[in-house]
Amino acid sequence: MRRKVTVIGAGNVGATTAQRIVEKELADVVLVDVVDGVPQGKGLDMYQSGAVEGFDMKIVGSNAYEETEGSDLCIMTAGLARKPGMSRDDLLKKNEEIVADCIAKVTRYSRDLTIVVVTNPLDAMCEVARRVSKLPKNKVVGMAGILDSARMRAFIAMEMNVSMANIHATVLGGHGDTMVPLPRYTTVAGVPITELLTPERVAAIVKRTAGGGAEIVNFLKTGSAYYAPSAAAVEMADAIFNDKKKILPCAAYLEGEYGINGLYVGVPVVLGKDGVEKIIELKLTPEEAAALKKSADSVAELCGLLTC
Ligand code: TXD
Repeated sequence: MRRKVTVIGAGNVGATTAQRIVEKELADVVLVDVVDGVPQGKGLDMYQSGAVEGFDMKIVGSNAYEETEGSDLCIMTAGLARKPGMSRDDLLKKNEEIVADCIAKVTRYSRDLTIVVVTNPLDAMCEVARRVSKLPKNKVVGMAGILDSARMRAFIAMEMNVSMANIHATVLGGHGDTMVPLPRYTTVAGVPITELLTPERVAAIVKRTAGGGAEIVNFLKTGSAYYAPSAAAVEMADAIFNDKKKILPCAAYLEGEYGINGLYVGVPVVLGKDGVEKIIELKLTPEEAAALKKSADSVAELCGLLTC
């Protein structure tokens, strides 16, 4: 059976996500954006690339939601991207309006849907999508931890000159300046980096990971990262569609886990056909637990400003 994904937002992350999905033949794609002509043009262009790339997935662009009917998955990327000097939190108000509007429309046409939220500020936008969609908590999940840990893996690979495939990184917490990279649970071929690198080098990698998004914004000047973010969103789509039960760091709705209640925070989850099938609780040191609490508090503060 063919699967169907609605990608909302045909900007950098959305268009790249759509391209990766059809190239991997994961699903047919409907690409939706408010700007007239952009999703239609990008969709047609990507469809034509199938003749050369050798995929047969359908991809169409639209400004409306009728075409999205019967989607299995929605990847929500619409919103404003950060500009230099702008925090993810500055985006809250505007992106709340956009996410609430788009999620209300997409769920009108597809009720049996899983939603992967990408729009920033990520954890708060997951909560907007959960409230507006009224879907069960396991069906609304946020993409951030895979990206943050991919960045950490990349920085470790640069430092040690080894394959990223051998590196596993763990990053918890909200997707913001308070994220919590966990060196004790970050390994190279199974060995924690705390045994392989000096505390100074570990601290430098942790710091660069937490500032990984801003580093790219400062280079690009007119937008934020999208190659690694789209790869991360597509890994989630693949885990869900192929019921892989992959353990991935995602923003999940916590109800007591890690002592956090009623909030989306980044934690390791088992991702499969039912979305977030399980939340994995790692044992934390008092310092790690305090850092996670601080991160959750900043998510709670933003959620307190939501109006939906
Ligand atoms: O780790 C993560 N979660 C993130 C999040 C990693 C990278 C980017 N992250 C956030 O994703 C970023 O801060 C933004 O909030 C979103 C989208 O980033 P992108 O780089 O794709 O932004 P663009 O290129 O500006 O694209 C946004 C598109 C653009 O085409 C707008 O016309 C469209 O969103 N848009 C809308 N589409 C549909 N409906 C509405 N209402 C709408 N409003 C804007």
